[in-house]
Amino acid sequence: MGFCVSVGRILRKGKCFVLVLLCLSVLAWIANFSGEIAKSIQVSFNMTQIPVKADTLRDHLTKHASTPPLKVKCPQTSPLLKGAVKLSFEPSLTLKDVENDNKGVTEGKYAPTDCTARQSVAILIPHRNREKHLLYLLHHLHPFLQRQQIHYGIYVIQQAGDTTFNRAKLLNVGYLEALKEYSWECFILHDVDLVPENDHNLYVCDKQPKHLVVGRNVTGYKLRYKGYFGGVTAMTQKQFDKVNGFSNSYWGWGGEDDDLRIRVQLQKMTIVRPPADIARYTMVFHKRDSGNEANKDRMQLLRQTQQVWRKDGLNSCSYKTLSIERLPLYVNVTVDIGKP
Ligand code: UDH
Ligand code: MN
Repeated sequence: MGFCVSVGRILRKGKCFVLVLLCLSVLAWIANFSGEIAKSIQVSFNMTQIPVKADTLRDHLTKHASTPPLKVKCPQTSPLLKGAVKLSFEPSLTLKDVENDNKGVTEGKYAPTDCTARQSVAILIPHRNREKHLLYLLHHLHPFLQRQQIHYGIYVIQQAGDTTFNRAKLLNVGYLEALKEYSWECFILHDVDLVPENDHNLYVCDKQPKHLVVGRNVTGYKLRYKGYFGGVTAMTQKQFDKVNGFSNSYWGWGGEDDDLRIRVQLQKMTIVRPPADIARYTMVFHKRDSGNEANKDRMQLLRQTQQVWRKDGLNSCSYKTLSIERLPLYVNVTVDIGKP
């Protein structure tokens, strides 16, 4: 009743029109607001309508995520392994051929695209004047490592000059230089002329230092001698560091691999090997190189390992890096390591 009276008064006072307009705007605002609420309910409902099957959900997230999806860890056994492979040593093979076959490799490095590799591995190859052997090795090793789904980098450590060759010191240099590029957890110390024959010979590190060359074609696929630790060896960064790397004192052929075995044994580590039917290599035929004559002092040096290993190794490896070339298939480190 009071309201009617008030309205009547306002009407009488001529303010009716303004009031009606005010009421209409309030009503319109309420209608609009409820519409918005309805719409937002609709949106949140729609958002829950993404596919729920695991695969489709992952596809959906992959398509719509602004950051790349997290990769899954590569399986324990790569599905790409072929087992024993037929090796080829075509005289007409060129570096360009090998580059064309390995377009996924950049500056000697590769990582699997659809999973995260279990280990990051640096392959260190001591080298001088064995270009053809290097070519054959790269030709086989790149696809071999890719089938193993490894994140890897290949480093060739080239001894400059023509003074006596020192395989062990070159490998120490390779280790130190590779670590400047990336924190590799595993190192494969690899002769240039040995080509792995079986994909199951995995280029990863174990809890103990691993020797990968049980058999070579040239020695009837038999271990050269009990305790042989040369040719191709896998050691973690920690294992190699613990033994202070190789001795730098072995100039010429022989002894440096036995010295490394003694260092490993002094640290109470044991050497492990893959089964003989898997750890097989073809050695590209070669004669003894000039500048790498048998080291006559090697037996004498081997008797001193226990006394000197702490001060002869990675911590005393002095050298001059002459160049680092980041080539498509490998990093080429050319180094002056001095002379005996
Ligand atoms: N290496 C070079 N250039 C050299 C010498 C050695 O690159 O001038 C490297 C290369 O990685 C090689 C490794 O050092 O694979 C070991 O040297 P090696 O292959 O000469 O050693 P291996 O034990 O042969 O295979 C020893 C001499 C063979 C004599 C054969 C006589 N029957
Ligand atoms: Mn050889």
